[in-house]
Amino acid sequence: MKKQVVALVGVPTDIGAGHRGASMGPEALRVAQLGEKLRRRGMEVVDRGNLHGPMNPWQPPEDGYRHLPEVIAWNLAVHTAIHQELQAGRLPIMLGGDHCLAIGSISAVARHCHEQERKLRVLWLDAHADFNTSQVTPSGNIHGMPVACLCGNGPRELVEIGDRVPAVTPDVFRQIGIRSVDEGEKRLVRQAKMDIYDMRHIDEVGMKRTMEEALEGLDENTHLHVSFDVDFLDPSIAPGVGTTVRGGPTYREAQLCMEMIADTGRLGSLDIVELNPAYDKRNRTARLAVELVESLFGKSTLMREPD
Ligand code: Z70
Ligand code: MN
Ligand code: MN
Ligand code: MN
Repeated sequence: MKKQVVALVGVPTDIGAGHRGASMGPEALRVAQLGEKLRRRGMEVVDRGNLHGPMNPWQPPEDGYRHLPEVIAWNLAVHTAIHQELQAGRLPIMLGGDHCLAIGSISAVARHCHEQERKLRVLWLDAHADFNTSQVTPSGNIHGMPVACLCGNGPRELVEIGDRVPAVTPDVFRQIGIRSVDEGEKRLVRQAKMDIYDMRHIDEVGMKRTMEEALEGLDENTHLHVSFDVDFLDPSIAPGVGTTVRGGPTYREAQLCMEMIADTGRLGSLDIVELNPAYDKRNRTARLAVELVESLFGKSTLMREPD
């Protein structure tokens, strides 16, 4: 079997967030030895370093959006970089940065899937649905809007990133761990019939059944993208994020989630976003994220170590 090549792409910005500091995420993940740990699992890993883009001007919203020109610039850079890695046959890991950057990465994955005639499934691991629009957003922060933008509901310059509009349809998403949805946003997710496995669902049926449902229907021709917002995790184990929301998955539930994704063998790309070292303690949230990503890439308690 051909050796899997993973490409790390750092995107050091907090341009779409409500707190400063996610711009330090890529380096924290490197300090936590993300690349080395994946290499130890038998993967070839290339680190592309960091993309560049505008500074965070820390301005109030204009017409419902904060920093729209800067968000556009960063996402265009992400789209180009991630598409290039996919076309070269590599598995990109986008090291965020805040979650607005998923507009660039997932539009690139969608374009790649169109070109390769592959189906797409996106697992959105998050406390939030990120389905706001300029009309209903309580904050103007664009990290609360990437799913809406990808589905065609957003400013033209963001909606048009990629090869078609909309880049994806709501049915490609499975949202897991959701526990904070704004009032106007609730109406929108209901209208779009977003497939949401919220914390109540996980409490009622368990993580195992939840993941079986979210992964149902994948086949050999499906590209699986995981968009991992670190605030998915319970804040007791993952304090290093801008917005903590209590009642998230435990360490064991998160491990099972990652292991079940690994078992599908379909993982084609990954975002790790919203890690905020300014709120962390001794880089523990970064180290936990790396540990979970190891599980996502097939590390399990009893499996044979790679030769
Ligand atoms: C809220 C908003 C948000 C983090 C996404 C929060 C959005 N729904 N926060 N990810 N950390 O402002 O749109
Ligand atoms: Mn591919
Ligand atoms: Mn998010
Ligand atoms: Mn979130």
